[in-house]
Amino acid sequence: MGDSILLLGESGVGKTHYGAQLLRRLIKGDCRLRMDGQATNLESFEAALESLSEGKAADHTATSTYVDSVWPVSHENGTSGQLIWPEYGGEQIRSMIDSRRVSSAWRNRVQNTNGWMLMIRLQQTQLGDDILSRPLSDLGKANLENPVHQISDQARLIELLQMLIHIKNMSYPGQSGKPQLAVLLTCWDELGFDGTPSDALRDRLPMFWAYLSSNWRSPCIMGLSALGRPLNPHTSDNDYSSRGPEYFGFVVTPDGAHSPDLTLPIHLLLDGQSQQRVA
Ligand SMILES: Nc1nc2c(ncn2[C@@H]2O[C@H](COP(=O)(O)OP(=O)(O)OP(=O)(O)O)[C@@H](O)[C@H]2O)c(=O)[nH]1
Ligand SMILES: [Mg+2]
Repeated sequence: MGDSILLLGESGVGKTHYGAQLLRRLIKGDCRLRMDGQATNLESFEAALESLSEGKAADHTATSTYVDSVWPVSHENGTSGQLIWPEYGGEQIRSMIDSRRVSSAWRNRVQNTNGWMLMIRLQQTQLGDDILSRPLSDLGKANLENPVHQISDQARLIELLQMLIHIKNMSYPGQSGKPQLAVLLTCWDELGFDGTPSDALRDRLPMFWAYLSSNWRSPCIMGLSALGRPLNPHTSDNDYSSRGPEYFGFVVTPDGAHSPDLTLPIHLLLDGQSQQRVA
């Protein structure tokens, strides 16, 4: 361990709620990874932890925020290291894709990490029109009120990974290997999907799925429901607050099994990295 993870997710995918739930699980200490020492820079998660204790959803993170929390963690097999968990406003990722510019702070983060965790909330993504949703007969009827043309969500995600891989390879020109990648499909409880996370991704974002499978030998695709159920920012869920947020939330493993261990995606990502180094 001791590797840092690059956490990538646009606004609203669930970064803050996952961070707060993960922190609580690490402190509780009944998962594969547990807190082993004094965590620093927890201020950015305090409000979210408090809201969840009251059974309420937390607020959106301000766009300009970027804070790294340092969490000393140990694994149940005895190894230990530091997990550097960022809290930031997801618009930073959006503007990186839209402007095709990567600030020097983000460039350093990309170059210094070898495990990337991309969070995608499928309900937030839209498929572009194709021959089925917009048949050829409609093409002649151009709508003058068409909104400004934008690239599709699938193309944006591919663009993001391509940009980051380019930056990564620029810093190590001799190595063209790709970083270890985990894709987390967040808010899984909203999906109502019975298959595996990989099936869900192929169903909803087929072009992105094809890109992943042709560029990574075994991309790790998992589902995540950090909260376990939807919460409201204004009204409190009494059952949630009386049982405690640490009893809610689950991960869907690549083979479709549910596990309450929210540290599993990190464990699998770090494990994949060490296997890659040995290979
Ligand atoms: N149903 C459900 N909703 C969730 C879950 N996790 C987060 N949410 C909701 O998703 C919304 C966005 O979550 P955040 O954690 O604030 O998202 P974020 O990625 O931090 O967004 P920014 O701070 O804008 O970058 C909130 O309204 C949460 O209530 C989940 O596991 N299940
Ligand atoms: Mg946030």
